[in-house]
Amino acid sequence: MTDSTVRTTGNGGETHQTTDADHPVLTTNHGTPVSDNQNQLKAGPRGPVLLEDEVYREKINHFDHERIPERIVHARGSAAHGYFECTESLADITVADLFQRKGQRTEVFTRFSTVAGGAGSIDTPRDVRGFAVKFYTREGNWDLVGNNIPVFFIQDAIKFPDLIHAAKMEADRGYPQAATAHDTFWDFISLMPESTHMIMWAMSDRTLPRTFANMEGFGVHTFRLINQEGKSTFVKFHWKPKAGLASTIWDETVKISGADPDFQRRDLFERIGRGDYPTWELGVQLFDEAFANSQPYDVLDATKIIPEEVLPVKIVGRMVLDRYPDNYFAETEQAAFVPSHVVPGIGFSNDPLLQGRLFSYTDTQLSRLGSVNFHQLPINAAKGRASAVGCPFINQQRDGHMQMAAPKGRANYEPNSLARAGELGGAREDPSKGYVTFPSDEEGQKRRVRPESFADHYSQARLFFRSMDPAEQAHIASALVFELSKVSLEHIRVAMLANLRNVDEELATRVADGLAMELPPPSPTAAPVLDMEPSPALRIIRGPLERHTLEGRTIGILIADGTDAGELKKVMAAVTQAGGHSITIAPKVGAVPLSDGSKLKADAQLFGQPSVTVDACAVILSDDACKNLLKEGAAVQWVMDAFGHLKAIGHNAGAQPLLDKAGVELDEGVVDLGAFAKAATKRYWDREPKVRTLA
Ligand code: HDD
Repeated sequence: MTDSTVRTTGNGGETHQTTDADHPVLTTNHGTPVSDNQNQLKAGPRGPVLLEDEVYREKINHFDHERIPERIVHARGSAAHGYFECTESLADITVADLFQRKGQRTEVFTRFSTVAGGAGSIDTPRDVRGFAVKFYTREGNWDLVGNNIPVFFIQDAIKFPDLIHAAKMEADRGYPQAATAHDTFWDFISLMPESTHMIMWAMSDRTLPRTFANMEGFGVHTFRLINQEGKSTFVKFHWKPKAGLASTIWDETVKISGADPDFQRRDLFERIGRGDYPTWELGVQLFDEAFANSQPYDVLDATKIIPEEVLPVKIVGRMVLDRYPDNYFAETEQAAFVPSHVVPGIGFSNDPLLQGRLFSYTDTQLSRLGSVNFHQLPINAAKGRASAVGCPFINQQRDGHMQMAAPKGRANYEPNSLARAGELGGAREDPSKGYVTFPSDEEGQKRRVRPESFADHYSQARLFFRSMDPAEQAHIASALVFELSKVSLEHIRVAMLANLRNVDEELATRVADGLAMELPPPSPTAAPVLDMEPSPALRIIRGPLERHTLEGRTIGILIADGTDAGELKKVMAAVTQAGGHSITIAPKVGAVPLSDGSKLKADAQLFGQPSVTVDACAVILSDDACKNLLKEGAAVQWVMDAFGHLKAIGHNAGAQPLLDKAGVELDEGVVDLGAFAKAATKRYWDREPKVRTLA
């Protein structure tokens, strides 16, 4: 090959130059160098193409098979690599390697997801978020496959296919995509009172997280930790976000979906790129049988929480996500999370939802990834132990579709005595180090039953609603009105109102008013509904994890021709100093002439970066530019939305006419530029009743 080659492209003989020294030689998948990647092999320049063209056939053949079945749920996901660091040893409670020593680090891969939508759906529907963590411990992989909500819709895994069928797009019409606001979902929910607690969470701001970094995560079920003496302690896992809890407002969420369907994936990518690594603390609620028996609910019921006020969360570690995957498909798509994958020191409780999950996930990987060897894909492979055969697992399992390893020797069975003859003998079990199932006492008749202790479906739904801030209660009521307004079958709405009466009379009345419907009699309850002590720890707004800060937040600064360079510089410096990240947004991005004669390349264009995409807004305009922008709907909407979404607005005098046109009224959050960085640290919930009617 020469150093520089002229290549002929397909379009009419146009040529382009490349230097071969810059690139390795392109090959087929079986390694043959390719001489021409632009043209099929033809019989004559205008003749038919030839079947013998392996270069073309292989390329198209591979392309035709590039997709694998998407996940039946949680198809839309984004992930990152990072590490878990033990900050408090749990050595007395569990032998799990990752919890032994303070400071010990374990690699993780964490995937966040929505539940209902397909892989290409939006990042921001109203939906539960998956929060799945794969810990590559030295004793094997542990998958903690949780959600951003600590309870679930159903108590028994046999109802999972029904729940998901009802939630996903309707079978005949193929819509709605990624939305629960439709007949079949609410039909199922109205007939499954056990879902009521989860529905309170699903209709709350929890299902509208601002970013992945602003979500809590939960293992949901009760698990076991098992120590050296074989003693079991029950545990519930909690992830607490360092960036604090933050959600969007429904109107904002809807607009984000249009402005940037990849909003949360982009945020994760950019956040990690900036070095603003998403971080969570791992907390545990530890308890024994006696505590479990003292509670007015069953800890094996996944529709129940243990309020933090009753049993505090003890922080034992932190997770930092500091590396975005190199390749979306190889890592994020092929990652297989399997709740039955635990390591010594971690075990299961009898929660029937958890028990059902222990079957489902391996099963689904077989159809999704197509092989019993899915554990050999680099993202799924254990990293803990290097074995004699050079892989982190060693056993006598062999062969199968897409076997990547070539285990040496004849010892594909156990026991064998080949080592005595100097041959490879393979691995053996180790009762002292191997996984031991907790030997719990079990007895009873084989029957398909729900325990009596699972019968109370409303007390914790009530607990949740009554624990909320008034602003959050209004959001829940409004979300119910919105969703039920999209239900076309009247009897389903009536059934839901009847269920809501068991949660809280005021909530039911507000929703009925919002629907302009009469309240039906309450639905029958299988157990008395208790007035449990409210749990303020469940709040986002004015709750313990609401953070007033610029750290991890993005500030949008609207500028245009003639913007005062000094004012702009000061605002940007103040935001940076407070730990925030600012972007300049202008009608034209290439070069914005500033007041001092300099030209600034704006980060984003006005139409492409509506104010819903940022956390707080500054508007710095010259008198002339402001006059022009009064005629630009996108600019007026930019400010109007910032106000309507309860964000801080900092502005100079020149921007006042735009604020007036956008209907901005003076309040605590509308400030001059000097006060902006401080004001931008929070949302102004008290403004909400002025800008929208809520149920
Ligand atoms: Fe599930 C995926 C979380 C109940 C069956 N589930 C999946 C994922 C998360 C959860 C986060 C995506 C993992 C990833 O990022 O790849 N699922 C939960 C939680 C549940 C739950 C927190 C209740 C507490 N799931 C549940 C039940 C069943 C399943 C009861 C079936 C009996 N889930 C699946 C699945 C998926 C899945 C069909 C789809 C793709 C996959 O497993 O790998 O097997």
